[in-house]
Amino acid sequence: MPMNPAFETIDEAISAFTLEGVLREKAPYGNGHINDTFLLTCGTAKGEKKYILQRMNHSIFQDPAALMENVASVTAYLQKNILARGGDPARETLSVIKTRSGANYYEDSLHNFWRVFLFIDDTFCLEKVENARDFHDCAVAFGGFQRQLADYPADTLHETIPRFHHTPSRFQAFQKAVAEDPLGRASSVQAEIDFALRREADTHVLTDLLEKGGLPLRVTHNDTKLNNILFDTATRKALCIIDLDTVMPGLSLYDFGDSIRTGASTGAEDETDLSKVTLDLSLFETFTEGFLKGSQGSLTDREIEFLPMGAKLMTFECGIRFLADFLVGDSYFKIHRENHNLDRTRTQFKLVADMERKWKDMAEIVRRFS
Ligand code: ADP
Ligand code: GN1
Ligand code: MG
Repeated sequence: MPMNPAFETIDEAISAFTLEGVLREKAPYGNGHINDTFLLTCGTAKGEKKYILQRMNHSIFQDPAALMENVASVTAYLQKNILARGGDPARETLSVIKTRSGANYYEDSLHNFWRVFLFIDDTFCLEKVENARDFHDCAVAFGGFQRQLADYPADTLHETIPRFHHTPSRFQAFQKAVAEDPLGRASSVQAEIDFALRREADTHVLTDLLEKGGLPLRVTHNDTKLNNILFDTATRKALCIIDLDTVMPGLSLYDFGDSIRTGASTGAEDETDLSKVTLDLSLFETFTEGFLKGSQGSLTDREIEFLPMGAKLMTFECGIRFLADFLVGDSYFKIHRENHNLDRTRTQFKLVADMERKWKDMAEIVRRFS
C-alpha cells in the first residue's frame, strides 16, 4: 500500500516553518472531516511549545493560496479587535505561523499544501453537548463572531468553496450522484434517496429569499459545528472559534443552523441507534437565546423568523452531502468505518424528520425572541 502522502513529506513541511525549539513529537490530532491535522511538540529552553500542523485538503479547497489569504486577513482583523477589548489574541483566535520565506503556507515537493497555527493549549472541544451552559456559550460566541466581522470588507474575501451552502446546487449534486450511481449503491438506500427527493421544494427557500433581497448577506463562518470551537479548560468558557476555511459571505441562518444540527441533536452525527437522535427543543431555545445575544440585536425580524428553516436546511443539506458522498465512494468526508457516510446521512434525516414534527414549537420559540 502506498504511504499516505500526508506522512511522506511531513518532515519537509515541518522544516519549512519558523518553529521555536527542536521538534520532539508529531502526532495525528482532532476529529475534523476535511484536513489532516497534527500536533507538533517542540522543546525550547523555556519548556514546550506546541503547534497545529495541517495538510490542507486541496482537492476540496482548490486554491490554498486564496484560502490562506482569507484566514490570515480574518485572523489579523480579529486579533486587533481582541487586543482592543483587552483580550488575549494568541488564545482567542488562530495565529498563523509563517514559513522561513515569510509565506503563510508551504507547498511541498509533492504539491501538498501545509500550514501551521499556534496550538491553543489547555482547551478542549466538544463532540456532543454535555450541558446547556456550554451550548449557550457556543451560541454567544458564534453570534459574536458574525457581529465582530460585520464591518469586515466582504468583497476582499475569496469564495473558498463556490456555492458552499447553496442548497439547490447541493441537491443537484446529490441527484447526479443518484443518477450516475458509480458503485451500484443507490438501490440499497432507496428509502434515504426518497426521503431527500420528497423535500426538493425546501431547498430553494433561503436562496430565493436571499435573491429577492429578503435576507442580508453577511460575513459568516459557514462551518459552525460544535467541534469548531475551543473551550478554555480552566474556565470552561467558549474561547476560540477555529476552522476558518469557509469564512465567506453567507447567511446568519447557515451559522445558526449548523450549530443546531450538531449541538441540539441528542445523538452524535454518526450515531447508529437512531432512537437516540432527536432535536432537543430546550437546547434549541438555549442556542437561539445565546446566538441573538451574541449578535447584539443585529439580526432582522425575517432572519429570526427563518431560524428554524436555517436549522432544518443545514441539517438536510448535510444529509444529502453525506448521502451523495456515500454513493460516489466516500471521496469527500473522511470515513473511519464501512457505511460511515450512510450512518451520518441517517442521523441527519432523522433530525430533519424530528424538526418537522416539532416545527410549531420551533417557530413559537423564535417568535418569542423577535
Ligand atoms: P477540519 O477542517 O478537518 O475540521 P480543523 O481546523 O477543525 O480541521 O481542526 C481539527 C481539530 O484540530 C479541531 O477540531 C481541534 O480539535 C483541533 N485544532 C485545530 N486547530 C487548533 C489550534 N490552533 N489549537 C488547538 N486545537 C486545534
Ligand atoms: C466538514 O471540516 P469539518 O469537519 O469541521 C464540512 C462541513 C460539514 C461537516 C459535517 C469544508 O466540517 O461543511 O458540515 O464536515 N466542511 C467542509 O460534519 O466541507
Ligand atoms: Mg473542523
